[in-house]
Amino acid sequence: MGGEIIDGKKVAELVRQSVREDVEQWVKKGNRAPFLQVVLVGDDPASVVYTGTKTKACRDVGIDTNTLELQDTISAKELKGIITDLNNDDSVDGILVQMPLPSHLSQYDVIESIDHRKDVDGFHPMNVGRLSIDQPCFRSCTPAGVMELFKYYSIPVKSKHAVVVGASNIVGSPMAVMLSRENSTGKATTTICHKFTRDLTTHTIHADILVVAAGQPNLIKAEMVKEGVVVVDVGINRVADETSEKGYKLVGDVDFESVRKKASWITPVPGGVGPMTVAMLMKNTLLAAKKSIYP
Ligand code: BQF
Repeated sequence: MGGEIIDGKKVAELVRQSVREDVEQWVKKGNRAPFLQVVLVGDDPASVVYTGTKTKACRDVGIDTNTLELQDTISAKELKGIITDLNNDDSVDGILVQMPLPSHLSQYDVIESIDHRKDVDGFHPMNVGRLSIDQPCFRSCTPAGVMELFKYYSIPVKSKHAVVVGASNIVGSPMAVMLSRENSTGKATTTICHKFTRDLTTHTIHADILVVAAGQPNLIKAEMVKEGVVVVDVGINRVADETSEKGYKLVGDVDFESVRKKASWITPVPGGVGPMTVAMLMKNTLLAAKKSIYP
């Protein structure tokens, strides 16, 4: 026995196929192709990889894109000036500032300077606020991708006990909001655990759905979950691996092999939630170009 694998790579390709068809239609009607402006500050190796993955995905679905590479010494004022220009540029549909930012820049201030109508990451307080009252908004790509996986695999959410481990602004917090509040896809009873949660197992053991976004390899072990749980592993951790040519491999936050034995469904790392994050970004960029959310 053992849990079935949730194939994020496959579902992401289906989402991308649907975006590809919609972009084609949109352009056929006489519109220009959607345009995503990526902004990369500094040269953090993981960020370079992520922006590369995203621009490749754009080209794959017919979205135009460009990456502005800025020095990590840029001032907050300069960066905000650049974002203001992008806000005012009608040829730019979506703006993505790759996270994390160098420590001298306030993530919050930079995000707030982005026009919420172009905020395809869904990080702007306007989008976060609207999400929390179940109003149309740009939804953070990773949790939106998780909800899409539940939908694709017909995994019921309504009335289930969902436990989210990790309370970041980008994943854990919007994930808990979607699971608990969204009308058609959510309505789970939701517990959110974080650094200060006293006894994690007390909570995880009751989960019908367990979403883990803590950034800690092997945080979740088999004895912490109940039989039949649906496990979604959002963790992306680089650990040393001499057998790989890069010298590292990606692992999640869940002890996959042992937890799988008790799970009904489980996402792998890589090939689980990660590809969905990128696919949902494509979806959001199309929505931005069509002005579907903020007409
Ligand atoms: C896969 C991210 C932490 C901090 C900043 C596919 C991605 C990852 C994995 C990807 C992530 C994680 C992104 C896989 C974007 C997800 O096959 O498993 C795609 O590109 N991600 C990011 O932009 O910033 C991060 C994680």
